[in-house]
Amino acid sequence: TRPIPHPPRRVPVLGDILGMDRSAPSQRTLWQHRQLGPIYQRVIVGTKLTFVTGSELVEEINDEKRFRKHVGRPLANLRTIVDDGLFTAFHNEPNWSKAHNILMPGFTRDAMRGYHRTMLETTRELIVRWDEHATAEFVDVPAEMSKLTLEMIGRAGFGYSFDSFRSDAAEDPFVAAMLRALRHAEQAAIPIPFRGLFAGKAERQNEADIAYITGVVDRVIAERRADPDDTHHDLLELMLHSSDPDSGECLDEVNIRNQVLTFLVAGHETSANALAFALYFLARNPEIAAKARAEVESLWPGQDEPDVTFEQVAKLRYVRRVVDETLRLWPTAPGYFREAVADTTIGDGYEFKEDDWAFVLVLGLHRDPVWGPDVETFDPDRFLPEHVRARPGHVYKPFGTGLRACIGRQFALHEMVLALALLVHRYDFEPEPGYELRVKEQLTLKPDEFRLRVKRPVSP
Ligand code: MNH
Repeated sequence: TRPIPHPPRRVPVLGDILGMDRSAPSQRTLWQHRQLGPIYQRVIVGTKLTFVTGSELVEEINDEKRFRKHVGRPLANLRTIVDDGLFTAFHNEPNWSKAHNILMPGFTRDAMRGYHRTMLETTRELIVRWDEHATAEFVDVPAEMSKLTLEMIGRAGFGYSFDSFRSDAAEDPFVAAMLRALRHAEQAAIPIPFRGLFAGKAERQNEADIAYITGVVDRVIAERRADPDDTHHDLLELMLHSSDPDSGECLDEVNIRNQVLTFLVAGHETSANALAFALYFLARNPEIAAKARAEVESLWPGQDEPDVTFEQVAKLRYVRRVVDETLRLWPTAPGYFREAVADTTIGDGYEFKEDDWAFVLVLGLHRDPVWGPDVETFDPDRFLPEHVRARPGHVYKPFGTGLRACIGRQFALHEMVLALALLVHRYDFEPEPGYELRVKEQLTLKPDEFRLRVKRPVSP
């Protein structure tokens, strides 16, 4: 075996505390990999934090016989909100496989066909809003995309609208409470015993927020249960009326609530931020935007409000490549945790004891030398079929890996390609003069303070 590289300045007792950046941990880790290579470790007061970006090491870690999902600190913090929901369930929690089996039919191609109309209509509502506002003034793109994707998952998944596009829009209280609770969970450090007794203002607010959002979700569930002629075909319907073929069991009330919250949390910010990054790249690269527009124009020439069919979305090959390349450069979920199933070594002798974990920094994996010399260049053609075939599969993992990979991947791809296509079809993008990309980290990555103004393109 051989030691895992570590940062040069190791302090007695405390260890590798120098050079941490709490506000941008993933970008800091990316930078440290450039100094220290494809694997490195920080030891902080005896706790080992191991980071991996190298494609060969990642291939080993993705082997499910040797490594399994690890609920790392950022995920564990979310458990106060979503507990044993799919995303934060421990590898051996029984509700995981139950919920996974019950919900999988909600993410098939046929299921996407069922969500398509809703996604289309929701994007049209955004367009009505942008025709009015975004043509006149610069709009906050991540915030706008967040409204869009939250509406899409709310309506398509649970038949619930947050009324995000109301023009008088004071922020929906549910959305406000959920976002506050998320930010609180991210900041929560080590759990404090008897925290309630010493609860500060932030803690009390957080408890109120969680009580409020769970109350709303419980009401949505109860209303659906009480609905005598339920004709919905959505995630909620599956959870209320189907059982796990393996165990024969249904999900219990509390777990259904955890799953609804999980989908709202896991299913909106990642897609929203990816759309925001994609719009950033389109605004920055007019030649690429022109190619995307040529593709959408060939499908819907001169149509003011194209009636996009489900099948057409799969034909948008270039728009899809824009999305793929966006998620290469800025995978909005910057990585995933895995832990060793048993004592093992990876590479030429890096040791993992049972339960030792590593964070696969996908942000770094997507900049591995296999991607070529110009990894920072935004180039959708990297995803032309011949180039994809020439690369090993495990070097592109924006949706994670294996059994615990993103269940919402098809949902995300459909909503992103559809929304992006409609937006390039309708608008030219004008970025704010002088904007330099800054990437903000809050669980997910997002283009900070990225604003756009749009205009209707002049017909050729
Ligand atoms: Mn999603 C898991 C990325 C959109 C619901 N998602 C994951 C993981 C990654 C991920 C990475 C694996 C995490 C891990 O191994 O610990 N997800 C994304 C990205 C997008 C995304 C980059 C959009 C872009 N995710 C969505 C959408 C939904 C969703 C949309 C819901 C509709 N994701 C989930 C759920 C899980 C997950 C649920 C947990 C799956 C499981 O462990 O069974």
